[in-house]
Amino acid sequence: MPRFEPRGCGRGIRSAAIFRVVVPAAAWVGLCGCSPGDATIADAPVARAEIHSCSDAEITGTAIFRERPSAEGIKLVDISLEMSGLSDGRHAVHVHETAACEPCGAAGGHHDPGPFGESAPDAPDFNHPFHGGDLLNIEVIDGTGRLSTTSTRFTLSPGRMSVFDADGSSLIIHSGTDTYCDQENELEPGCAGGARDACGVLVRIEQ
Ligand SMILES: [Cu+2]
Repeated sequence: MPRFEPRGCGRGIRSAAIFRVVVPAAAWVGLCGCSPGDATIADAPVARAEIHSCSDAEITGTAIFRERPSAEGIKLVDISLEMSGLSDGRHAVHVHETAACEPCGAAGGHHDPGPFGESAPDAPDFNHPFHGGDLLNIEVIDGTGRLSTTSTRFTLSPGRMSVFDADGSSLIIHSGTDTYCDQENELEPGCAGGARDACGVLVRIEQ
């Protein structure tokens, strides 16, 4: 399976939405986080995660995170994720709060520096689905999945929303689907994706 690289831009994808949705494979080549007319991204922070299985299953993947400013200077992070080996269907994808994947539980809860700011490993807190690290599901067909989305909920550059806080962050791919369950009291077990299938530590790429 071809890997996508953090450098170089083909066609741009312009979107004002907070999140973008799953894209067909044919459009994948253009998803490098560049938008015609956007401010220059030559110095934009970029991060990468090499994603590995949480078990003996042969699951691998790569994620590229690229921060760019919107036209009015708001920090957007374009996320491109490519996975192989997951079961077919939709899998929850979240940024988790610690740069550790050995074991996958070491990644902690969902990255969430916002006003609620409480996460517990393996137990989505009541701020779900509003954690900073909550992303869209990745859809896997015939063992392959690709996701392109954009978030305004966290940054790569320094600041209180940054994934590169004191202990870093990881990307977790779950066994099940995140239904974006939103219950005031206790979440239905597994509704945020359940067990962890794969994990990758986010590493800043120097350009
Ligand atoms: Cu998660």
